[in-house]
Amino acid sequence: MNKRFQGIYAALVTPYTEDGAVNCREAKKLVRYLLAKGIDGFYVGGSTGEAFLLTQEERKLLLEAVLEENNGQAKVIAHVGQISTDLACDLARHASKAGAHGVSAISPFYYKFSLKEIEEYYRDIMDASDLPMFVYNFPNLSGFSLSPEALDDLCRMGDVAGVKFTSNNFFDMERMRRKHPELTIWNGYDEMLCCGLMTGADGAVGSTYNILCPIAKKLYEHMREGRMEEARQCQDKINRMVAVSKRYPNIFVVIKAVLDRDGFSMGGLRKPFLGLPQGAGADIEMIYREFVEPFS
Ligand code: MN9
Repeated sequence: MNKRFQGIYAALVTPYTEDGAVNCREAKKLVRYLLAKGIDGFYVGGSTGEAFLLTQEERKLLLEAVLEENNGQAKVIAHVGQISTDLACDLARHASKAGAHGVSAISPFYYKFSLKEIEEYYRDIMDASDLPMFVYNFPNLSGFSLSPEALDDLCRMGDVAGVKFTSNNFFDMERMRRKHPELTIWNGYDEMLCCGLMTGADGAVGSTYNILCPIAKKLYEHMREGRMEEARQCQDKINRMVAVSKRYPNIFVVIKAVLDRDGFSMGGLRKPFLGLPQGAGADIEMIYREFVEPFS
């Protein structure tokens, strides 16, 4: 099936200026950098983009900057998830006016919302804009696990175009795949990209593709053409990078430091996230030299 949305999408990191404001100039530079490396799309303002540490206004400005620089070249999906339905709908309306290709939303979080409340939240967002919706399933962070049955409900409620599936429950992914061949399923854990593609995912959205896009693109092509061993070699590279990043409080800080090494000025993470600890330089240098520089 030839799908409108497929391939490798970067879950963009959000750069900051020295004063801590969102740095749209640097975000545009990252868009150019990734387009030159063959990225298929951008996922803007998601978990990797520190969505919930940004204001509503900042999320809008960042999306506009990405859309402007992308200028129709790759697909742009706006993450509009929020704890409040009204705020998510406001972002969805903005994404539509600004010209994004789709919206995606994590389920509402913190309170233990009921399934009915969560489904209504998605219905309201889908009603608020004319864009296709990619349901963002990330049980580990959101506390809500999208079941195949809940996905069926959502498909009846509005224009669901797919699922961003950040879970290692490949049984559920396979059930969703089988039932909804027309949907785009994105694999969410980069370290499980081979597994996701094997299970029928159409592509991936992930944080490491900010720096490892060429390796992930190769993996994707190997898998499509049935070269399993070559695909696994690429997976090993991605996983070596992920394994190193597990020594640090989170992977975004590592990704941003590697981008800094490659000539960006990412401005660290927003508090309460901590910066890189002292002595991380050797790991950053290793990641850059082994997994970024040879593929530039
Ligand atoms: O959904 C990403 N998750 C987060 C995607 O950003 C929290 C992944 O790309 C992971 O960062 C990556 C490392 O575990 O797989």
